[in-house]
Amino acid sequence: MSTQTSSTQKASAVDFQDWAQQLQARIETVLARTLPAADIAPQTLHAAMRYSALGGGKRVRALLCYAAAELCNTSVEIADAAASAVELIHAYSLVHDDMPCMDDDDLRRGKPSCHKQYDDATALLVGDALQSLAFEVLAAPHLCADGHQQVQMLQILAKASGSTGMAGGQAIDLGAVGKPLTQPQLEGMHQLKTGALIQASVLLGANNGNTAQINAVRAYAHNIGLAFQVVDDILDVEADTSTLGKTAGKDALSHKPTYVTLLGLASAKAYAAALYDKALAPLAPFGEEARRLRELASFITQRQF
Ligand code: GRG
Repeated sequence: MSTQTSSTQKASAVDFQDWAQQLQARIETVLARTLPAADIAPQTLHAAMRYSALGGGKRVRALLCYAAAELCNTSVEIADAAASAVELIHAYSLVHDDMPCMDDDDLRRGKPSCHKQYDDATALLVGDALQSLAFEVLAAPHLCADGHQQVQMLQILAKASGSTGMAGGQAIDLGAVGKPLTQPQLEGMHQLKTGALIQASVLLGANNGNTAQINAVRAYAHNIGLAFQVVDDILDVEADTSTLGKTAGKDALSHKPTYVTLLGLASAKAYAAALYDKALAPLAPFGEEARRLRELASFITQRQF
């Protein structure tokens, strides 16, 4: 992303924490502007959409999108649209995932999950509407000068969210409860359930990239997406509910196969570290312009929540 804008600063002058905080505030503003106001009918649905998409979350997917945009000098307009689209899809997935028919969780981002705060029917509609809004944002007229490029962005997001992406991964996950999975099976499931949207976040941000940059970020995203999930499994065992803002220990309670149950805690940690190294390797040809992607890889693998 071109960083010479009023709201962002030259990469080298800002440390990672400040950079992340600036962009977390930025995506919050963009989403607040994008989501329908709570006083527009149907008010309850709009209020519940805002409740679910605003004011929480690490915004990892948006940050990955902005970091890839920085590497590829993607325009700030495209980066904002892509970052908000992936966060809207992510918010929809969390709302649906928390419902009684799926993971049945009462707590999300430190507050009652959408169906607890509202009701099941509202939560279902919130997820549906957030998903549609994500595509509406990416389909904005004249977002890209090249219409073909914009259609490609829509396709990237559609594939990442659909039955051969996140929704498919969720279906495999639900079917795997109580069953032992091999590591390749577990990996395949997570590549779809969590990895596909993480990869889409990076690829959408890399919209303006050349072939070398796009190939590099694709390989980066593959490994960092898996690392994200391995760390998630570790945190489910090691962190507490108030730190996570969601119910800790849920995987074991639900008899879900995880990297910790498959490999053990120590080997799962070693695996996350190995995936961090693998994520960084394809960025080696790049300099300062890939700094934020490197820092995000570190953030994702070191995170405590
Ligand atoms: C319902 C179609 C459908 C899909 C749900 C992604 C997903 C599939 C469910 C989320 C359940 C879950 C806890 C998965 C583990 C990894 C994950 C996506 C964690 C939550 O993402 P974070 O940590 O959340 O980025 P924040 O709140 O920080 O945005």
